[in-house]
Amino acid sequence: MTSNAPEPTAVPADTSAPKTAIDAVVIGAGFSGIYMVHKLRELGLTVQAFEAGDGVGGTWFWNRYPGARCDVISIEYAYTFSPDLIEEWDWTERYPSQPEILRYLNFVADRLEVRPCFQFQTRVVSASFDDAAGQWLVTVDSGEVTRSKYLVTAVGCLSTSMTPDFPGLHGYAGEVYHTADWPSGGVDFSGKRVGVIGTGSSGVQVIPLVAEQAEHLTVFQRTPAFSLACGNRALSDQELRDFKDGIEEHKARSKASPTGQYTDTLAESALDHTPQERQAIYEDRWNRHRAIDLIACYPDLFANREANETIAEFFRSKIREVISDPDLAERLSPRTYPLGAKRITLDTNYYQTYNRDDVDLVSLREQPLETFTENGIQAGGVNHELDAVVLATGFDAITGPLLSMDIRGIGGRRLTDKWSDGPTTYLGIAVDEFPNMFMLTGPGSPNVLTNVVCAIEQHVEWTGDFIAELERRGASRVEPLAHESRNWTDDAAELAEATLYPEGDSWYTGANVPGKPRVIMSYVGGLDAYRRICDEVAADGYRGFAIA
Ligand code: N01
Repeated sequence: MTSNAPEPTAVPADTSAPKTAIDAVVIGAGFSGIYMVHKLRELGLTVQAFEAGDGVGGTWFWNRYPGARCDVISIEYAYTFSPDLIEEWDWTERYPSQPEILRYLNFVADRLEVRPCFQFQTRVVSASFDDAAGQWLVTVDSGEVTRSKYLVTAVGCLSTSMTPDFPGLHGYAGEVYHTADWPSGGVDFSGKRVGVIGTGSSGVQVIPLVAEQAEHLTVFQRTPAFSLACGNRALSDQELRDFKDGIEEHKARSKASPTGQYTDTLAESALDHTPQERQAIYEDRWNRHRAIDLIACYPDLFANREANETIAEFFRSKIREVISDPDLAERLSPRTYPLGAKRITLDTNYYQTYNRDDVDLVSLREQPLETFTENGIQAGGVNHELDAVVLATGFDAITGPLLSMDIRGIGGRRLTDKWSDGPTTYLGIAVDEFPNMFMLTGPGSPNVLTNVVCAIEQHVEWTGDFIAELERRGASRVEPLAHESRNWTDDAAELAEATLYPEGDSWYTGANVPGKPRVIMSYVGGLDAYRRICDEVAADGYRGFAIA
């Protein structure tokens, strides 16, 4: 450990050349990477960080499709560790748009002066643990290799896009865009016949804006979403002031909540109330325009299918209020999975878009997508001529960004092999046989089932404290005990089985990626409980880790 953060050190590809090892490599410049770099520098460690994009932002750098917006309200989707950052930043809208989140992250990166630690436009392709030296060798796409004691992955959960292997896609002559890799200069769909495949969060957001511009829009839907009108609006100066003045209370409430988002969950079962009582309660919460207020309204909504059906039907009734054609309303109504088993989407004018004469819906369950042709998509025997196609087909989530790098631990053990049946981790932070590696929002942590910024702050702070303790002890090496990883993973799986998540074919479970092991990759026990467990592990001398 050195006392001051020098300029980042990168060493040439010749691995026989002597290398100046640094303390830590951090991969990624999103919310977690920015804060982790700051934290490590505060500890006096030397840090080299890598980011594939040419700026900070992580998933918010690439997901710049029209309509991209967060599903957590802006004032809560922000760091809380620094009073200065809170005081100096003013959000303009209740739900922040992608450009505003990107401006925020640039502001934070400047304010914390972390930018010099990052090498941008640089993708990490592999990382292997040199057992003899007790160091990681991190190789980037230029071939450069950096040696470091610690490896911290801050790669995000939704940063590896997923393009299905559609027959004929390569022979299609029109334009193809993926929402998660949108051209930085934008796209003009004026006068074009456009197809959108996918109706998850990205599809539901992009569809209304493409419809406004295109000559004609065809939406190809495999599974309808449960969508909540987000009721976005400008924030007033008074609201911002009140939030800042009450920040300590906000922090305490979000820390005590399972998702990092406070809501007033009722004590009764949903089934204890009459349909009329439930209707009034759901209606009130619908008008709060916050998904957590609905899904966590009753304690059993996500544990009991019958209770869940009461709120699922409420959402369907909202579709029927907007869509006058009963057949179309039914095709847009989710019936095959419980509400919440796929992520609830937040929209602006999503259902209204289907009332336009220049928008068609193709239900792929009834009319399966057979092939792309040279000039469009053939589904159910019908050829839809299209000048452009938008793939809103999502991500190889959570494990995808980690496994897209060739990470090798002790004895060259590949992470892809270790996780061939699904990820095993201790606390979602560390993996046995992969010493000195820490994952932020990794599989087995609460990650995407929370306001992820809260989860990130907890992870960065806990990991930072752990690394500080390792340095204080003069430790050279740390890894979790194999049986602790197994226990953590098994216990997390058992908790997940008691919820309704297994009933949805979603990216939460890996079911959206053909061939991916079907495992619930998040800790469902709540961020509050998880925080307590992590704190107890630390208080117990980092129980479960072998420290050399
Ligand atoms: O991805 P998704 P996303 N043939 O996986 C369909 C976050 N996010 O990018 O459901 C035909 O949810 C697939 O169909 P099905 C947020 O956490 C947040 O939309 O698998 N269709 C589905 O409709 C979100 O949950 C925000 O049957 C195929 C769609 O593509 C997460 O990112 C905004 C197909 C993919 O939906 C992912 O959202 C954007 C195939 N072969 C994203 N393969 C906000 O904060 C897939 N599909 C608001």
